Amino acid sequence: MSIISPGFGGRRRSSRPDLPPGQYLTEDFPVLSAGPTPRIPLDRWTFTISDETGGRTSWSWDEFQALPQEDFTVDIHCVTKWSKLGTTWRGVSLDTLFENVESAADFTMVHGYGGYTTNVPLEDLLDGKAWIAHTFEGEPLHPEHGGPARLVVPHLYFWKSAKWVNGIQMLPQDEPGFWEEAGYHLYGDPWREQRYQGD
Ligand SMILES: Nc1nc2c(c(=O)[nH]1)N[C@H]1C(S)=C(S)[C@@H](COP(=O)(O)O)O[C@H]1N2
Ligand SMILES: [Mo]
Repeated sequence: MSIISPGFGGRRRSSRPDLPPGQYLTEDFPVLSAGPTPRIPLDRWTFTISDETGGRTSWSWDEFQALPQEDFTVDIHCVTKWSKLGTTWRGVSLDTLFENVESAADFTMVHGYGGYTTNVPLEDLLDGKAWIAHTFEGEPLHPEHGGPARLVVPHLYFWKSAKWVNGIQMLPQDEPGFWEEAGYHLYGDPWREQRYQGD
């Protein structure tokens, strides 16, 4: 019998450098939703950035599609410990969406159809770190995975990647969203294993 267990003496190191601590690889794409899947007709879809003074910038689906589109390949890490490497997406960079937004606020609350919320600091959405994606592996994003469009912010745990996204609200101070209110970490860096408050 071995007296050495993988978790003994600290956090488990994963065997590969592209896998954050405590994560395992999956080829599947598990569905994790806190409620029913909202169905949003494209002619009623809107995405709105609202600033702390009440200013709003909105895009219809057609306006959103007319923005510069980017293909990107990223690794995603769910707090329930699955990771999926090399996923390919198409969508609009948050840098593009924030181009004409003026705000002094450093924090955001991301909102989805259905009422989901999650907080992300503004700097984690900019400089090529986040997208609103509508296509996954070359196909329109399936409703269960957040279609018509979801946030993808791959350097944070995947609960930050709000499905059915419909807006981003600028906040002068950080505030907890849905899972953060329930005890998950306010920031959620998988490389520092920030799963729960206090991690
Ligand atoms: N609107 C919304 N977005 C959400 C969720 C949700 O319940 N509602 N779950 C989050 C969680 S916990 C994870 S792990 C991922 C799961 O995305 P998937 O179902 O496409 O795998 O979506 C995140 N975004
Ligand atoms: Mo998750």
